[in-house]
Amino acid sequence: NSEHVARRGALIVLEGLDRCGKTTQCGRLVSFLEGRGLPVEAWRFPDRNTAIGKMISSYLMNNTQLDDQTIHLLFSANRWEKRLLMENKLRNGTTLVVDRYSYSGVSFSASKGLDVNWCKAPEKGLIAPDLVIYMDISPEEAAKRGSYGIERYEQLDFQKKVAHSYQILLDTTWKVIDASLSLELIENQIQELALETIESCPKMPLSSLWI
Ligand code: NYM
Repeated sequence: NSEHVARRGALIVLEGLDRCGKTTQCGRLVSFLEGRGLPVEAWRFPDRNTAIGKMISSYLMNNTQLDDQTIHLLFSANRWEKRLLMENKLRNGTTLVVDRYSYSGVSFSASKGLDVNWCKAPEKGLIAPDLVIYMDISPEEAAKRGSYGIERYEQLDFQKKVAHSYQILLDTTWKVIDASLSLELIENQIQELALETIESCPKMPLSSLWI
């Protein structure tokens, strides 16, 4: 009897170049949804807390070297190790706001010259998001937002390639937001998209990425 079936939560993913404002907006969205009394959690990938996440973090901080295929598969494994928990949370009604997901995985690795389909393969079977928000900013403008950190990838030339790779993945279901607007304008647009998605997604079964 459908009346007794609990509403599932929504999987909401924010994507974009480094310094596009994703992390700030994820935090604001989670606070907003909490304020409305909705069950919600902030997630991010890479999740640097696991053993695999620590290897990724060390690589990003340039403390270890790994070849491109190996780090790609570690990023993917870091999503796989959280997949079951993710499914359980969603089925129990918790909405997850996720800072980066498989699209970062493919875009960053493809920007190093790896084949896009090779990059997508290990992501197949992960849970497909109900909403992907792409925070669109030019690499030049992102670079102006204070200096990049010291982590790998945080360089203008590389970010230009990542922007191009995202364009290859972008499909009509993504919601593209102009990330050069004010924090408040962006926040309002994201809130609206998130509420619509949380309202409508329980009617849709969970589905898998790229199969
Ligand atoms: N990144 C992130 C990848 O290269 N592949 C992935 O699968 C994911 C999730 O890691 N520059 C890159 C993008 C970022 C870096 O992310 C760390 P953050 O959001 O700065 O912690």
